[in-house]
Amino acid sequence: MAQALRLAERGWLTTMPNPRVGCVLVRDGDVIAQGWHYRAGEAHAEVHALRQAGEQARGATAYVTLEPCSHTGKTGPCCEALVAAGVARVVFAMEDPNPSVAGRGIEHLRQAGIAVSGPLLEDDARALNPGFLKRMERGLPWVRCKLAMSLDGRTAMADGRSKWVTSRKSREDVQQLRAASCAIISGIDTVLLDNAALTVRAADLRVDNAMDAAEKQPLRVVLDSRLRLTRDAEILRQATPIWLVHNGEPDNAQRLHDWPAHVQVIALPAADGRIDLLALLKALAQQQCNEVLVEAGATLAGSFLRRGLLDEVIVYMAPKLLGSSARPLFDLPLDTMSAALPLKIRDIRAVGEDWRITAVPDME
Ligand code: AOF
Ligand code: ZN
Repeated sequence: MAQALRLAERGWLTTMPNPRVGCVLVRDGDVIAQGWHYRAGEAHAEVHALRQAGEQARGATAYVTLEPCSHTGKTGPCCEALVAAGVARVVFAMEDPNPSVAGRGIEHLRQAGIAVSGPLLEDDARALNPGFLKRMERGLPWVRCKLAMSLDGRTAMADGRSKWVTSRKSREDVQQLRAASCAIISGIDTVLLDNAALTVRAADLRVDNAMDAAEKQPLRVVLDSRLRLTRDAEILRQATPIWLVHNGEPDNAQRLHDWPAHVQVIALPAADGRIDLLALLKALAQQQCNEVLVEAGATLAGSFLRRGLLDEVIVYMAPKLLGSSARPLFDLPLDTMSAALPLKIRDIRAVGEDWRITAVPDME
């Protein structure tokens, strides 16, 4: 199963909106075939492995990181393929929360006389697909917020400029996060000030399949309540999809039209003129967004944090001091120590001269 989990990782940047899934076929203690899901619309992990095994699959044990599917989606049901191939036993890492599967795959296999066991290494299997699972279970995407700060915890100078706090290596590292995301959310101030494109550049991806990974560019979401985006902004240059999200106020009426074809202007509910971030995330989940990346300044990042909408905070820390008039990491006015927001650090590592810290909200 550990090997199947590692195979699933090969689809890290390409399977969305589908989950990352791996499969290993074993007979008489030997691995006879392995497969992983690569891209939505293409064969599932089990089918790749079965094709590789051919006749040898008869009597084999299949280790799969997700319950084999029972439905016909873009491809046929894997549990039927396993039965047809004569597999004797199936071990799954976790059940598939997709309502079209949800236990029916396991049921189908058992009824066909196959010995089924699991879950096995479930935590590791869940870690493969935080976005797919959260979308299936709660109708929301998994939200990562990426921030860059100095050693004194500052993200931008007082005028809002933040180019560049961290090194080139860290910015390349962010490319891996973007490529794993279905959408990137930013605020209009960041988009205008940094003139960022928010795209994935194949040349910066540290994977063998960089071209495939960059082919499906994440949706770029610009939160722009009052539609202040200018037509010469860098973000408009690449013709991949953009959601320009505003608050639907009548004042915006004359700025709703004449955008390039790749820009979709969307009105979302707002309170005090500010876009409802939960409504935005629900809309993204409806578009099958699994993992989204927030790349924003302290104000928007602070709003996500205060509303409890962040699942993961990724901070790149640069060995510099920006001084006391520079802006803090989050706009998060707190008065007392007891109001402090507890986090758990999940990972910390060097990226060039910078440090990358991955933290999650501490729910306990
Ligand atoms: C995958 N890869 O290896 C497995 C999946 O539209 P389809 O036919 O590709 O079906 C997608 C669903 O199939 C997916 O949401 C998940 O519930 C189930 N299992 N999916 O993409 C795989 N085994
Ligand atoms: Zn399947």
